[in-house]
Amino acid sequence: MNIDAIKAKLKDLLDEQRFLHSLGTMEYAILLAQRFGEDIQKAMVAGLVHDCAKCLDREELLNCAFKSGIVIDNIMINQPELLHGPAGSYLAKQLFKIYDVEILNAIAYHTTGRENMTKLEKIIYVADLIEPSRKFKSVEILREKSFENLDRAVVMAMDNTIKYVIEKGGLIHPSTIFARNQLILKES
Ligand code: DGI
Ligand code: FE
Ligand code: FE
Ligand code: FE
Repeated sequence: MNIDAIKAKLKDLLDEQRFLHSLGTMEYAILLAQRFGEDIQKAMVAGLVHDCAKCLDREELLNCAFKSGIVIDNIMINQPELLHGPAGSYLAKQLFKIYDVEILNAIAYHTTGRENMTKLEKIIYVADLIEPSRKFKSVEILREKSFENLDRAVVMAMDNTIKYVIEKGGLIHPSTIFARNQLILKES
């Protein structure tokens, strides 16, 4: 499917705000891909489609997540926010005919991250958080850092998310902790 066909279909799947967030994520994914030498077409598609499962109801979400081939653990089942990545990778195949494993993994792991993230996974993880409609306190600092040091930006983005989840009393997914520890150990 070409990018305009994906956009048209995605617009029907998402609400207005989520669609605009997806366009913003695509925009930043392209900029980061240019900056760090990643495939721009892949970054564009992954950025656009990453939240395609965001507006599914709970039953559809679980169904798609289980069919994705990604391991769905108890924490994800308990915190349904964590299911739309895996579910999205399944929908990307079914609805958008995207079969590129790198793109599918960038979608699947965009919420939790994971150890040994690829460059594309890091780009989507960060672009998701710095896209133009994001307004949290330190977003401007994170935007700047993202173009300077991608790994540091992933850690900062994870710090931000972990604090937010703790504030809400939620469970932290271990993949985020493993990814963050690995990136910090690599720095020293
Ligand atoms: O889908 P978005 O809102 O664009 O962003 P996202 O997919 O990065 O995150 C979706 C939600 O999931 C957001 O409210 C933060 C939350 N989240 C991220 N990591 C974790 C988490 N929630 C829990 N409970 N545990 C996590 O590790
Ligand atoms: Fe998301
Ligand atoms: Fe995110
Ligand atoms: Fe998103």
